Amino acid sequence: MAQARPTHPQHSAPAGEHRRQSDGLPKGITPQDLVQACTRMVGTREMDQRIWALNRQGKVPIIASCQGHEAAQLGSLLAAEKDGDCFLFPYYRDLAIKSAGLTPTQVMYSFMGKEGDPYSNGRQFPLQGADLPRRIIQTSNVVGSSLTHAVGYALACRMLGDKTVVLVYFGDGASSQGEAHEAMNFAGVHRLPVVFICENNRYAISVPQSRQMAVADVASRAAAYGFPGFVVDGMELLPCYEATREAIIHARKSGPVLLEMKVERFMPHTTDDDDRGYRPKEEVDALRQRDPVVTFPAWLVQQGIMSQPQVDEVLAQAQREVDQATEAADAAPFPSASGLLDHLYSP
Ligand SMILES: Cc1ncc(C[n+]2csc(CCOP(=O)(O)OP(=O)(O)O)c2C)c(N)n1
Repeated sequence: MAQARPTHPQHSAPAGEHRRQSDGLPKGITPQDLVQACTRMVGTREMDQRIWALNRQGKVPIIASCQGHEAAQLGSLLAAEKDGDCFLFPYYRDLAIKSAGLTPTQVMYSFMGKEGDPYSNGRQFPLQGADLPRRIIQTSNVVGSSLTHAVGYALACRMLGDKTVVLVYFGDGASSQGEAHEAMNFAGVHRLPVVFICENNRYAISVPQSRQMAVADVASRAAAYGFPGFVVDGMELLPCYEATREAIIHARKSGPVLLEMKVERFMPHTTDDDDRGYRPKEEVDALRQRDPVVTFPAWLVQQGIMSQPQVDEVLAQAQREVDQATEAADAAPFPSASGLLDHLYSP
């Protein structure tokens, strides 16, 4: 798979070439960071699979699975955390980002709509809303709308004179919405500190990329707004980390960057979708050959950063935690009806 590459000749990489996972540790990254990323990755997958199963038992209303997107989400999150001055606008598929820093039980409360859901206390789509202590702002599942929100937020930060860089995440389908173009155009004109991160899984529900845009790379659109765009292998964590780190530095100094992380969606669009009608099972089976939840731990073992028994224990621990979280959330009460009108406003 290609390294991060600029999609327009006039745009060079913001700070040099991005490396492949096989090139070793990038600057600023410790083995502990990677062990934590592996733990999060394995934990997210266990949680995602369990939530899907709970939906089939009627206990969870919906999930937009992040299976296949984990390396892109956690690589970019690592860059944001290392920077320390980023605010995030994730989208509905960003379970790995939105659950990082929460306990598995809190995540389960949210998916089961139970008292204690840290986002909306059971009122909204699971994990939907703002979580300011973790610098997460997400206001809507209306596809494309978070880009304008994020750009407005970046403008406010610029006016206040702070160091914030805004990372906004969205899918390939969202990139074809008018609102996405307006947001990127405005950000380009005002050189706002925004990193646009497109997790391109090649489908908008059942619509393949070829039916929703006439370009091969979403990142190539950045040229039209006057800022750099890069394609990144979203199935590997370190290229996603490095591309995001460099994009953050560039955004703070010179304005927006568009990163297109090429990922694969292993599951149907959501638990409400059946993908057998529009893509053959063999396609999905082939995609799983590059499963980051397999390749990343294997690479850590190969590099001597973790041993195989340590990786096995990470998985066993994740399974125990998800079991406990499921039991705790299953036993927890639903939010009290007396709080139904809390946080609602009338004119
Ligand atoms: C404005 C708007 N139109 C349509 C929808 C219904 N919808 C929900 S997700 C989705 C597909 C989005 O695909 P993409 O942006 O590629 O992200 P992915 O789900 O593949 O990660 C659509 C059309 C919506 N939520 N908002």
